[in-house]
Amino acid sequence: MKTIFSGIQPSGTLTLGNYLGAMKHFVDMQDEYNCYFCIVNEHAITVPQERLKLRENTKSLAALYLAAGIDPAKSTLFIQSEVLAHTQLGWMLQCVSYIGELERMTQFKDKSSGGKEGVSSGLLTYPPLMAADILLYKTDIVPVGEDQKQHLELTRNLAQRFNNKFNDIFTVPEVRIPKVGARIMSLQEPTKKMSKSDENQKAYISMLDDEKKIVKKIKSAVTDSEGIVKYDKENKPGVSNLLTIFSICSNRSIEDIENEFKDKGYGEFKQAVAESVVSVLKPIQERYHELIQSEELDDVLDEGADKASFEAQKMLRKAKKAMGLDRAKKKK
Ligand code: ATP
Ligand code: LTN
Repeated sequence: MKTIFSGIQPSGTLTLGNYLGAMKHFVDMQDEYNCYFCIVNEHAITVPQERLKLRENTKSLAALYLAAGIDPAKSTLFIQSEVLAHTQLGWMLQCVSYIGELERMTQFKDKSSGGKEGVSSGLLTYPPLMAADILLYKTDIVPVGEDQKQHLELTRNLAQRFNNKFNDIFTVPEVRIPKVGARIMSLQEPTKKMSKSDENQKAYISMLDDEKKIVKKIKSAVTDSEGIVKYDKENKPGVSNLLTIFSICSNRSIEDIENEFKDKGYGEFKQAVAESVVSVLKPIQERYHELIQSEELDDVLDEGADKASFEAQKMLRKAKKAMGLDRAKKKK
């Protein structure tokens, strides 16, 4: 059975983009693969986080994974900081990474664009930690949204570099990006990706937004003045984004939807998009509210951390040996 690994940062409540681009696919993959799903809180602290808020977001993300359909009987769900091998291998891979290649990462460039003085160096050294997450579990496939493609390419390079330089121990993982929904766009600036850290709350739908909010946000989504429901990413990014969302949430093809709304206006179209989003998010939210109060969550996370630690430790030992970080013991 092939192994899958993916991570999500507890840096705020997940958006519809995170769900459609990543989490939804995790759920679909559970039966076919050996899956690890990680709450990457050590990645989240590369930008300032408030202690209590981070704790809350971490638990909330765990509940969302389960509410969305991650089954702990099939998948290992755990918190990154509870498996110490991640930062240990992360450091070793940092020493194999070059400053030049890390500085070329778009996420680093975007998040550090305000100047280098007040920016955490963790933002620069984020990718080797991500590579460690993935390489510890002999991961074959990493399902992520499109924005992570570059990080995955670097992970593959680091794995190959390590294998060539030290010992051939790492599986070189492949990236898996969904054909539709890999880049859900902002509702306010449809040429930018939908992001949970956007200052404008109208730009994203949170997975925990209630029906009223969802309808309101979609109704005020930026479109164009043409009034035609047609997929054209270049010239009609707003409408195309809504079509993508509608298509995934209703399991219908884009052509089918275009046909239905051929002679109808954006108002009616947006109402239908909103209804499809509500129909997907509502059951997840109901389960979420049950879970967030329960002890079940802690049990799942404890068990996940144990299982992940056991596996990760084996790979860490090999990597330390390959680099000479182990100790040659005298035979007695
Ligand atoms: P932020 O938006 O706060 O910078 P993020 O959402 O990019 O953070 P994560 O929460 O770690 O970062 O992302 C989790 C997963 O969701 C990743 O696989 C990422 O590729 C995917 N993802 C994020 N945004 C989108 C989007 N707008 N459309 C599709 N997939 C997305
Ligand atoms: N870099 C990712 C989060 C992340 C991840 C991972 C994704 C950290 N470790 C391992 C897949 C596999 C992000 O910013 N979305």
